[in-house]
Amino acid sequence: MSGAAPYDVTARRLDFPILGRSVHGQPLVYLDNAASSQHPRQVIDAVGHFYEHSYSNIHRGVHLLSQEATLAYETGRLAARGLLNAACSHEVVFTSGATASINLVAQSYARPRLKAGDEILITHMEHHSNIVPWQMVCEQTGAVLKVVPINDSGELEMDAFEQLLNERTRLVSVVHVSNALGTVNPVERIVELAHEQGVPVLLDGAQAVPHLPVDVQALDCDFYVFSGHKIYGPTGIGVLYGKEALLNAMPPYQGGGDMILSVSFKGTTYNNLPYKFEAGTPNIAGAVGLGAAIEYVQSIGLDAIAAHEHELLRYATERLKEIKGLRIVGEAANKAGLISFVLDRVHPHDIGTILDSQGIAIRTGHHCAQPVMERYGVPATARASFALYNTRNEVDALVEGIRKVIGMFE
Ligand code: C6P
Repeated sequence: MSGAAPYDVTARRLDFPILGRSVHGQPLVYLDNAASSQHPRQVIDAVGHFYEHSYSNIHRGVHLLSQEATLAYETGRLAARGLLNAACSHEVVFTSGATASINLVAQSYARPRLKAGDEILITHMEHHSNIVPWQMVCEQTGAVLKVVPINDSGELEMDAFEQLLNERTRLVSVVHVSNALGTVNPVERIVELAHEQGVPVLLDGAQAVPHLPVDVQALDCDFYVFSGHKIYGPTGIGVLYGKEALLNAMPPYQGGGDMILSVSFKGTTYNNLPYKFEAGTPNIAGAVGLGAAIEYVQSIGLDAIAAHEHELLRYATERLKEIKGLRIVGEAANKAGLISFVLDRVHPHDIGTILDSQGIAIRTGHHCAQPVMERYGVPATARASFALYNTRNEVDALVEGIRKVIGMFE
């Protein structure tokens, strides 16, 4: 006999204390993982232990607690390096999340390089975090934002991508996995095409790293961003990965403590990577929690998690399609574990509220992706998004719940 042990979702669920609670008298069915996933005991304990035993400020003190805290913080960075397979840990910058990481690149990489008429290329399926920072930098520099269209299934139109990529393009910034459609984009091909034109690529991996293995060296992307709270870690911590040469060539984004080597009124010299981009006291416990979350995910294996979630996606898609009047928004051939849908005659907010009364948490709204809503002609969608602890029974509960919603509007 060979092969990995079967995936034990029951054991995994026991790692997450919150899954044992009830909501409105019903067992919690948590299907809002794309917004924020829950925390395993391993993460809660790691953060608690840090506060109880080693908490102090980092990189500053000669005392033992400061040294322990520094080690714990830097251990989180090593974990993030391992998760992404970055070439070295100083290519991993801690930020407050994916949004902050993209803003950092927009202001520190793009802004000094852009001039009027230059182009930034994004896609129609970006989260607002990968739209607005580029609109801001375009306003500041006179550069122009170009947008790759998407087809009816929710896939990028790659012919249009190739046409829009031209000698004026200065940066391509694309979501790895769409939070509104679930589409897994062909990022290897995107990087290859952009690099043929000498254009660097940023990948927004907020919805990718919790669900599939990511290797930034194999992808050869120039920047990669993600948030801790979608990969079972704390809020307020995230990562900007950047190739060393690019990060070294970028000026600091913010000034303050820790990002300097020396300061005088004659002039200041900046610290080395990654500290040059980590001004001020960072989210130390957040980095500790993120490190523990990454260790937890890796102990299960991202391939195993991806396979489990993919099976849930397949099953949920099949079951939801049985429901008359339900339309799935986003049916790309390559999808991660989330399903956006709308119901005839029922507003998504009503779907969300009625499901909540049954203990089922989904997200409704535009998912900070208003251009996607506009593209498919809907004001909002209901979205169920899966994590490593979700089960087929929970999918059944969702289907039952939706049938009840429909029944109330008949
Ligand atoms: N999407 C969702 O429910 P922050 O807020 O910085 O942690 O992540 C921003 C972000 C960036 N890119 C993608 C693809 C995302 O999905 C998100 C966050 C959440 O879909 C909250 S709107």
